[in-house]
Amino acid sequence: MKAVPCLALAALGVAVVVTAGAADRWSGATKLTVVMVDNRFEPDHLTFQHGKAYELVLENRGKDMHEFTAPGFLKAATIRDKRALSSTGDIVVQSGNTARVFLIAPPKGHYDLTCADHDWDGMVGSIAVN
Ligand SMILES: [Cu+2]
Repeated sequence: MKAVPCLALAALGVAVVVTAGAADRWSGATKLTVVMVDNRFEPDHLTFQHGKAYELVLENRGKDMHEFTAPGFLKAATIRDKRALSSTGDIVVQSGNTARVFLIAPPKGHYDLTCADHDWDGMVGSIAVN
């Protein structure tokens, strides 16, 4: 008769371990901050490590709305909450706002980065995943 509660406790233990593992994937995320001004990304060259978790922080200190337009990168990455992306797959940041996106870096390679609104003014950058 004692076997049942023991089994239930063991099952609970497994559940707790699994939950903690999933949370750790994001709690250990490396913070990477990009400041958006009118009309530049600072920095404009970003480097990620494939398979690592990141908290991408996009701080818009400009007067205009800016976008983190990196379709190849954002499609290939694992995004924790896809609601962070606009209908066109960009991350839109209004003036004075900060967007935080948790992601797992995609396969190694070079990816384009632009602001869809200000690429004409040189608001472009690049992303390297090593
Ligand atoms: Cu812009």
